Amino acid sequence: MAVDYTTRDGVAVITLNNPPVNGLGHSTRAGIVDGLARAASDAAVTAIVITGGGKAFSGGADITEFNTPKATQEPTLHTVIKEVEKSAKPVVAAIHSVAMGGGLELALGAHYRIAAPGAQIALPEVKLGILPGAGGTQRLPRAIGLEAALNMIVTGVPVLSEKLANSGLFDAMAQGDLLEEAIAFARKAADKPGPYPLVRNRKIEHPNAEGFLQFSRNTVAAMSKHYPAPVKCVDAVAAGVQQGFDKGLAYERECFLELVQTPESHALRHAFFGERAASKIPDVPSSTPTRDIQKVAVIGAGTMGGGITMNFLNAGLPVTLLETKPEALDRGLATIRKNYEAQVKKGKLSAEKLEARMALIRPTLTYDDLKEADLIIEAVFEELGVKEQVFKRLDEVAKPGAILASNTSTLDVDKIAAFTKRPQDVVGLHFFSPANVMKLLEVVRGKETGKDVLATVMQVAKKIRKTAVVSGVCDGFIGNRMVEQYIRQALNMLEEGALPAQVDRAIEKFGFAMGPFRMSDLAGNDIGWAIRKRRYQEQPDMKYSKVADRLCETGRFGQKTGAGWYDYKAGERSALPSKLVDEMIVAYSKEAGVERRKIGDEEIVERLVFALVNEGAKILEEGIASKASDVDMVYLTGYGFPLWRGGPMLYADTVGLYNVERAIRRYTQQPNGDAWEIAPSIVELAAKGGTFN
Ligand code: 3H9
Repeated sequence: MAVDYTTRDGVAVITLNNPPVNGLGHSTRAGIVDGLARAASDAAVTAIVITGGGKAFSGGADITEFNTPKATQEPTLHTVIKEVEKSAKPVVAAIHSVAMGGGLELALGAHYRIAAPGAQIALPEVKLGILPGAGGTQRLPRAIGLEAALNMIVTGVPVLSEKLANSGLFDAMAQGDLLEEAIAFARKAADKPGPYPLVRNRKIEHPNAEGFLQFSRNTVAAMSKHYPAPVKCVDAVAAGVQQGFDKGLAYERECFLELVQTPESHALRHAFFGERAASKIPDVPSSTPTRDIQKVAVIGAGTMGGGITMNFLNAGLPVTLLETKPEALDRGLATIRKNYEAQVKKGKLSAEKLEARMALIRPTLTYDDLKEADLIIEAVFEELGVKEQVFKRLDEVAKPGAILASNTSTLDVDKIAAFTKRPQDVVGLHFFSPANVMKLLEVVRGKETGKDVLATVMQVAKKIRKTAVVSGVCDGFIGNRMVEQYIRQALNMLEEGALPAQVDRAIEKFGFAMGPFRMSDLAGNDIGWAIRKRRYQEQPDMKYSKVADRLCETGRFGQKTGAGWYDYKAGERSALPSKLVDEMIVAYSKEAGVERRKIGDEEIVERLVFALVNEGAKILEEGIASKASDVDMVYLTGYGFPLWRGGPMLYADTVGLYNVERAIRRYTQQPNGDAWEIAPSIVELAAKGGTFN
């Protein structure tokens, strides 16, 4: 049963019991209605308390039911709330920990609400591409006022219950035991005759509601151009203000049904579940024991090591920071301090917190100081010989059971593990730059990495608020292996007729934060050049356009040299199309014997995105990633793929794999067609109408 029913001192207590977050799925909804009916028919019951068992009052509607028949099967949440409102006996919602979405809407239907301090109160539907669909847009403005409510609805951000104590949402704040106090409140309420107060009957007071709504609509529209939900939130609230509760409610329902079908909502829900699914590793059950991580050490105080260190300081974990030279250590510490100072200036961090975080660093020049650490992350120069020295030394000094992690982005984690006598303790932790900002963490599982090590680092990742995705060992892991095919296509298109600004513009219009050429100028064109040089040696069969090598031969490494694919004015970061580079590209095509043609934006987008999809498919076939949503999470959190499209694999599913296959086959016929080798799984899935997700 998803709901428990008991009686105490003449009060019926309906306890939602649908772990983990009391999602209001069909059986929970039915259980509440049953409970109300039981309470109504029991003459000994004078009042009703609805509360949540476990770690939440309720996390809202059960998202897994969306777009399934269960979502609309009676009793719907609307029906449940109506039944609550109609109850002849007073209903009190007793809220602890979490009241979100439909959970808050249910509470808003009750006659009274009592909350424990520290509860997160939110209407977060907008983050899932929908709007509150069970009266939230109508009742919350009536409970806490138009401006505060609209702000909560449009941002979805949780507010702590104590901050809402005097808002009109709660009738009381619990001082001690929530349930006891709710029962006492309910008994007292029943002393008075009904009907009991309903939020729907309250008025929305605002000196200039029309003006405020118009202003909000314009602001919200400008800030959310790829997402239809936020504007609909404003419209639904406005409908209630202008046309009254019932019409507002009907309009909200209409918008909800429309939004839940949109690709944007589908993509956002995919990302919500994808993030949680990424932390689950098929052969590492949640019962796997973990190691205790209290002390961390980072080797290397450069940009990467410093950024990695900050993550742990932010989470309150002490970090021993090792460098080889005092100057390098001082420089690293100064950079960390400077980064925190910037946050203080912006008002995001207090000066005391800055000092507290800096005080957690223990700088050192000696490996012996690492012997206490539970987790040691190496962020030294990306060369196997250098890693060998570090890991051999770590093997000597680290305590037994310490986790030894490498931040390598390209090297073989199995080879690194083999430098130690404890390969089971070695794992890759590939942070992305800037490491204190970027959400993505690729966890690279070596062939001997212990399951407890994996379970532990996934837990640590959560603590430092990263989205951790497990990758097997291969060149480039998930993200960089895919991006290489994307870059190859971008270069081939230059050779065939496009120019950098056109390619960037097309893919940025698709929604990428930055096109491949602006990105390359930012990261440094010499990095790609070094990778290509390695490829020419290791995989001479992999054909690469030499157009980027030509650019690098002229020393145009990007922003850091003041010139790359684009020109840059001194001290500025805006990318200005370069006549010189464009001429160089045209000359290169001629030399390569390629007749340049006009390449349309659609082709640019397809070739770039389907190159990601094709490589992503191979990564799944090889088991480097265990599920398609993992690949999507890598691209959403680490590579600027547009969130509203849900990642490359979901995008491919949306376009249809039949169409993806046809496009790839078409591109295979082109002059640079040998860059494509279609992934067998695309062909298989296309044939049976399947999808990756
Ligand atoms: C809505 O209410 C629509 C209505 O307006 C209208 C209806 C007509 N459904 O995040 P966690 C799962 S829309 C199903 O790791 P935490 C989650 O997938 C809803 N499942 O825990 C995970 O599963 P697993 C509006 C849900 O303690 C497990 O619970 N509500 C739901 O860090 C634990 O989740 C929201 O958008 C759900 N609603 O955080 C709230 N919520 O163990 C979304 C969670 O299999 N949820 N799960 O991986 C949250 O923000 C957080 O989960 C919460 C708990 C703060 C509740």
